[in-house]
Amino acid sequence: MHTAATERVSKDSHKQKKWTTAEIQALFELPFNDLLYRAQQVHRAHFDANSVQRSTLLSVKTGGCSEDCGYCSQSARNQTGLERESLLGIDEVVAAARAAKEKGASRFCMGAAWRGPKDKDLEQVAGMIRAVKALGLETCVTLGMLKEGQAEQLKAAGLDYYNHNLDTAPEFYGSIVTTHSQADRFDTLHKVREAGINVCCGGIVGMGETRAGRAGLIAELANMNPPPESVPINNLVPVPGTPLANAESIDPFEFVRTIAAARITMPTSLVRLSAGRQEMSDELQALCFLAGANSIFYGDKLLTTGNPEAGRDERLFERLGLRSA
Ligand code: SAM
Ligand code: DTB
Ligand code: SF4
Repeated sequence: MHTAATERVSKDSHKQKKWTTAEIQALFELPFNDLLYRAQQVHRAHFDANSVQRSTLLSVKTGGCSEDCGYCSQSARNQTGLERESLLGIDEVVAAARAAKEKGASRFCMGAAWRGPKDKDLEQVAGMIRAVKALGLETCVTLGMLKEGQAEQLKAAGLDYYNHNLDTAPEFYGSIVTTHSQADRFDTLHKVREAGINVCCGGIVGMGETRAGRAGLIAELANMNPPPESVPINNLVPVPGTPLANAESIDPFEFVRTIAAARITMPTSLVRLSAGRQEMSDELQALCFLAGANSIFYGDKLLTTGNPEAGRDERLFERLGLRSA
């Protein structure tokens, strides 16, 4: 029988759960084994637990960025000694994408160190997207903040994902970046969603935030409606010359807990074990996969810093019986 009450319950059950920071902090505070057990249960209910998706990154425009993000090697304000490079030509991009596909990546992500793209830049990036897509790869770009109409142009070029991270808890954002606000980031994310492009959005841990800060970041991501399809969780790579060069590194188990919290609160998203993997042991990475990470950046380089060589990842997949998704 269908009463008004059952009707209400069934409608509510389709509603997305809203997570409070306190609820997510309570997840972080579970005994480690209990947390991992819960994360595995959620993971197995939605994914093949032994499949890991691989994305390859390419920096298509490097350094000289006007923004002052405290972690970033590419900010013009940080004296990191990074060599600037203007926008790459399409042939170079296609060659890198082809090589990534041959090595087993399913998605190719192109990053540019811009506050946001100029219209002329966007046309060139649109050409890159078309060419990479034609190789049979999923496409992703991360170009900074978008203006009205730019997301639609990217969609028309065949873009599958746009990466734009919230990076840290709202109350901590202004201590890391001052040249734009987290509200600006939300504005771009909204434009991406409206244009019908999948959202890739995550953050960085290990920047001196508290556990409540990590829980707050995960809450913001999980409460996006819908949540991002891909959620990169980066462990800060401390870059000499940046304000965060000497940040104290996070306890590795706390990093695993962050992955587990992302998995539990965003059950159908790909959770990507992102920057910082080069410094991680195989055992720590295995714990991240157990906690529900099911995607990695694959290839010798992230944007400007190192990543495990493909051969090391191949061996790790083999040792753990992981398949490429
Ligand atoms: N300029 C664009 C933007 O800020 O969105 C795209 C490129 S930016 C380098 C992409 C993301 O890389 C940042 O949002 C941040 O999450 C991550 N990132 C940058 N430097 C990092 C570092 N040293 N350690 C970990 N993650 C980092
Ligand atoms: C994301 O969340 N991590 C990637 C990608 N999105 C663009 C970038 C990591 C950058 C790490 C530092 C560097 O190589 O410059
Ligand atoms: Fe520029 Fe992006 Fe680096 Fe910030 S994170 S300095 S916006 S490239």
